[in-house]
Amino acid sequence: MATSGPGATNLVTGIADAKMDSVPLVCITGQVRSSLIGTDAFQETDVFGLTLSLTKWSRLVRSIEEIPEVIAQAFHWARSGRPGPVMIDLPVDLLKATMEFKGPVKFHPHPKAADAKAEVFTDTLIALLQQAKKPVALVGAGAKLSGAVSELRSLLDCLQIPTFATVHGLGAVKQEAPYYLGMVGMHGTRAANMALHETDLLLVFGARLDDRVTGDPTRFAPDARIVHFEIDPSQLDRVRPCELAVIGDLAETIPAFHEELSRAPLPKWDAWRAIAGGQDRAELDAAGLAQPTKRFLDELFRRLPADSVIVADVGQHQMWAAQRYRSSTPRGFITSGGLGAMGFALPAAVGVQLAKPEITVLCVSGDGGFQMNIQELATVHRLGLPIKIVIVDNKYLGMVRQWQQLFYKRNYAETDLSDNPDFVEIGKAYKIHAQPLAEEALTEFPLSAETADVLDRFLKSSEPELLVFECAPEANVFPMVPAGAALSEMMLEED
Ligand SMILES: Cc1ncc(C[n+]2csc(CCOP(=O)(O)OP(=O)(O)O)c2C)c(N)n1
Ligand SMILES: [Mg+2]
Repeated sequence: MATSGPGATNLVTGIADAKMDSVPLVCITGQVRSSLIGTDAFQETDVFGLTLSLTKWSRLVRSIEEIPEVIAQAFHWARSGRPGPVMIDLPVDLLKATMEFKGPVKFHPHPKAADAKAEVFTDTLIALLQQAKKPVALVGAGAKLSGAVSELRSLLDCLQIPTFATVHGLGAVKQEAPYYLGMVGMHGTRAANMALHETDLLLVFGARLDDRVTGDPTRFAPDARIVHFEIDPSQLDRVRPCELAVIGDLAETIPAFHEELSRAPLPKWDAWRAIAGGQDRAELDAAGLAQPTKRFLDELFRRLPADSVIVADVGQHQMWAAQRYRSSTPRGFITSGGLGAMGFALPAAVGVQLAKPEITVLCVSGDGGFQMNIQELATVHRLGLPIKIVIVDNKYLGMVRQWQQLFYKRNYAETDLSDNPDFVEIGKAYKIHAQPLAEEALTEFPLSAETADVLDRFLKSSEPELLVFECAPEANVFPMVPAGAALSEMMLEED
């Protein structure tokens, strides 16, 4: 909910984020009173027009009688199909008006055209699989949003083909599955990216194939036929036309496919799986300036109970966190993926902790992004939310600095944050317990009892906690597919 004018415009980034990442969001904004609309009244903003291209559905309410139906519709559209943001703009006179309440209103949409029928697509799909020499599976957020994780896991167990996940697909596939190659894309594993480059049959489960996953779209999976399981037809054929579109809820299409599969003889792909997951494609041994930070994240993640949620902000720390995420909890990693909006993590962590008071919520932010919504420390304190906040303090807008270093001859324009405020003092000013942790603490093998104790106490505390981790300023995220390169052209480590 936001006030008219500046409050409403402040929602725009959040709405854009929800649109990109399929987050069901009902936004309600106050509007100036009906008779003033269109007069440039104080704090009047056409928030309906402003957010039209970002919302799934929106409505400027014109009469109080509409309100029950509008609210019912809003919640329906936000959650149905591919979830996303909706917007209700409510003039203040309607907020003050009264009417007789006639009981809850239910919204019943018109029935939609039937989704893919099992018998129509499974024959084609099975034929494609039978011809395939190097099939792979790419798992995106849609697999989780449709509640199809267990169906997907049993399908993959049956197929046993090399599988990888997008940032938003992390946790959907069982970590220990022998065919799982980790995260794919710009900062994905070498194994996942090579398999995606070499495949001749790509099964996509609820992912839209954006450029961070495909690399250069003209050289993306050059030999692959694409089979796309997707609920939203507007996501299809963006990189190139798919061979087969399986449109519908994955919770229905995946089991339908799996059932038919049990009757069809499939080739054995053991040799392909061995190449894709082979030693020469394994992650390189740890090296480089980022190692203490990666180890720090490993040590934290390892200590988390299985049902914990990690909320990452945007930048290098986000990619390190995604790379080190090793949990099989499908909804355990939340971040602003599509929009990449710095400042996301702290308010999002507030939302997660409010929704799930009993779990551990670990917020991982950068020193830059943290300062974009730093005021939410006040909310954390006021509501007494026991969020565990980490700032990976490299004293740079690190991800941009990395690009400047690698592709712009170290021209560090406007990325220097060496004059950062003292975050520990800031935490204390908000009455939140805060402490620093030096990088050297993570270079001792084994971890000293003292450092282990700091991490244990931090995570086990029943209060909000802030831990400021000092990260090497010029640490970089590798592997990396440079912008415009193909997935097979990864940079693996620092030169
Ligand atoms: C609101 C916003 N502005 C700019 C960017 C571009 N951007 C992406 S990552 C990044 C640097 C983030 O710095 P920091 O929060 O310190 O994280 P680090 O990369 O250092 O871990 C910037 C500026 C963005 N994603 N969002
Ligand atoms: Mg930084």
